[in-house]
Amino acid sequence: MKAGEWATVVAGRDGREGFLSVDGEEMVSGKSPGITRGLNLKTLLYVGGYNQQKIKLAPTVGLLEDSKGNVATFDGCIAMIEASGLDLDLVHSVVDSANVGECVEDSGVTDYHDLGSRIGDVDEVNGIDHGNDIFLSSKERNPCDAQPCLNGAFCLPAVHNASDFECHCAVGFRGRYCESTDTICDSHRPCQNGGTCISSSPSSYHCLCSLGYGGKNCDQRVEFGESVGFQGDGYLELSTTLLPHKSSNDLESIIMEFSTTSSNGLIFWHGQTPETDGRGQDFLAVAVVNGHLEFSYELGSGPASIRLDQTRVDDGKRHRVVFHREGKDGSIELDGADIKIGKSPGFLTMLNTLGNIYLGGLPKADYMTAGKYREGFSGCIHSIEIQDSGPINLYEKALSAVNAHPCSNDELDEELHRAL
Ligand SMILES: [Ca+2]
Repeated sequence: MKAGEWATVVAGRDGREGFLSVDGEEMVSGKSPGITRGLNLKTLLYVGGYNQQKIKLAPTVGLLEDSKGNVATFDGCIAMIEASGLDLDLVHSVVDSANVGECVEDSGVTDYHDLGSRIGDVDEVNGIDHGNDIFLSSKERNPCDAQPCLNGAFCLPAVHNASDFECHCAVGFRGRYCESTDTICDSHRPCQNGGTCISSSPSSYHCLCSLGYGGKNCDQRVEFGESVGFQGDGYLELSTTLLPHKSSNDLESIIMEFSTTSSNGLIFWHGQTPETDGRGQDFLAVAVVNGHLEFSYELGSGPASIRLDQTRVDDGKRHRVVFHREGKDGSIELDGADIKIGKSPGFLTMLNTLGNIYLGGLPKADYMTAGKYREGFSGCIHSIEIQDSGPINLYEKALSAVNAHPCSNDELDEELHRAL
């Protein structure tokens, strides 16, 4: 940036991702670490500086105190500030200020009139100069003079408010400042019938198809019944009423037949709602972990993890499994032969679940399982019975589904072949 010249700064944030652009130059972007996406702010919005008596900056902000304990803040003129499309009124919105004056552009010399009496009390409590100098432009400016539009966009004053601007984006860009790149999902909207489009590069995309639709673009009708197939990117949601966990001494049972060639994948999950962080929450899960079947549950005082370590189930063959749980005690029985029992630790015996039952995966697997099961199931659930439901018609009972399809012909052929 050049001293003494106007500069336009555009900065934005969306979740963990942020960008910054100066004078319409190519923006730089960055991302905060970790998984937190929300920004929780508890102070007023300060411009030019801040009340150093009331607020201490975190050391990570990078502004260091001098030997007197003061932090150097902005020295210059601010003509216009807009936040999320709203013009901030720098004169009438002020609730607190210190050492603020007017600046007038005049033959390169900045003329400075004290505005303190107009916009609130100058901080005279201890007469310290904080260096918080905000200068307000006294001239009407064309909103496009500030060159707010990025990536080759064309700027025009807004139709209904001449002090606002509108960016007309070049092809391939969008956003108020044309700061975002169009993905193929934006430009082509390829996923039909209510499908959700996910794109991680400008040219490739992946559709999450709703119940009843499949194919690359969710353009094919699909229907299934007591069996359902997944390819690691889907799930099917069933009502929690199938397994209400009403009492700690009810015997619960799940009978399932499945086949897979993947060594990891979540088959069954009953826990909390998708909006709830799964950390420390109750759940009941069935998954293939490193080729072995695992029955796991958490009642609040530590997880039970019952795994059949002797037999691999990722062999593509059809397996029949029976799961039982009564309070802390659980068991797996595989193909009428292998049986393993287990127990959860601690003294809690009630399974508390506010969410629905999910087969094949979860809407937010990492978040809902606190990182325990990240991969969805690839393969076929040939049938499932929960308590005394009998084989459930999964298509009719589904509350929702994503990328759930009939078990593929290959899998059915394989079964037929084995049967012969
Ligand atoms: Ca519990």
